[in-house]
Amino acid sequence: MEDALNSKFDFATYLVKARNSVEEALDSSLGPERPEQLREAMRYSLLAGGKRLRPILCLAACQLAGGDPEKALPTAVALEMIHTMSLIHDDLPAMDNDDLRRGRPTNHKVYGDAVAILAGDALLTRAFEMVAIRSNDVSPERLLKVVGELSLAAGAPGLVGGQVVDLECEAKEVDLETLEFIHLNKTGALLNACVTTGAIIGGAEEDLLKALRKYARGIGLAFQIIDDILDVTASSDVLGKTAGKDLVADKTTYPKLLGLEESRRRADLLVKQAKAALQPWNLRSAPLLALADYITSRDR
Ligand code: GRG
Repeated sequence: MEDALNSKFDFATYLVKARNSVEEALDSSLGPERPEQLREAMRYSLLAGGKRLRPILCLAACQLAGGDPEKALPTAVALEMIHTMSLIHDDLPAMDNDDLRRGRPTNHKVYGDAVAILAGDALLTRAFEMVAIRSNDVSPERLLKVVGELSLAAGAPGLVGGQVVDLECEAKEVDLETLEFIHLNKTGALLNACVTTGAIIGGAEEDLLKALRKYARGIGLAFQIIDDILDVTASSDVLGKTAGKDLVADKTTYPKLLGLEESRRRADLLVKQAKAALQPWNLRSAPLLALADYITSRDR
């Protein structure tokens, strides 16, 4: 990933290398869990592909802070574990009730609701194990801060709170402010933790952490706007999850409130603002700038 520091940055190559290193780390992250059914259910969802955006953001932020991305790998894995847990739980009948995720039947369709809930729980707790026990050569002070960031992102002030408001708002009139609250928590909080944890491991000072929080707010909202747009414009085959669900569930989305064209304009503006926040770190920010653009250009 050294090429991230070169002036001619090749994002396609960077992405392939980063994904490969994340896939390898994910594959070796799960030990011999007992019983076998639990191990299988955890591996089934964790190793089902996915863009791996969250761990890659973490590695890129570590590098931006001047750190060695290798040292952030256990935390990068932890972030993907928390994300995967949230997808498993989100797909359950009591929540979004979906059959398809990452191009395969959802976890509960294969293993049943109880094991799916427990596989999610096991991934969530394993995430904290990755940081606290499996990180090498990172100071306890930094790891403690990482645990704090992950707790805030996964809990009531983040994923859980956002999800509760999202469920409450189904089939209701929702204004732009509430929609933003949902997405800043449900989606944005974990993306924020990706860059802050990576940067903390890399030794970032407060000014960089502040800039990264701004960056994360922009890409988090833009990510969700694009997610809403793809739900209308892309097929289930390409998305690997059921397309058109928002309309069926009568959810308020950015395209519903603003229309497709204005939604895309807003996503582009948010990405531009996110990138501007990193301008003082121009030299090392190429991967994070390219990842921000990737969020609006992606097709799944
Ligand atoms: C139990 C602590 C705890 C939390 C769970 C269920 C829940 C609370 C929150 C739901 C969070 C959620 C599913 C948000 C949606 C985020 C989102 C847009 C996911 C899709 O992310 P991608 O496109 O997916 O990066 P891939 O598959 O590429 O990783």
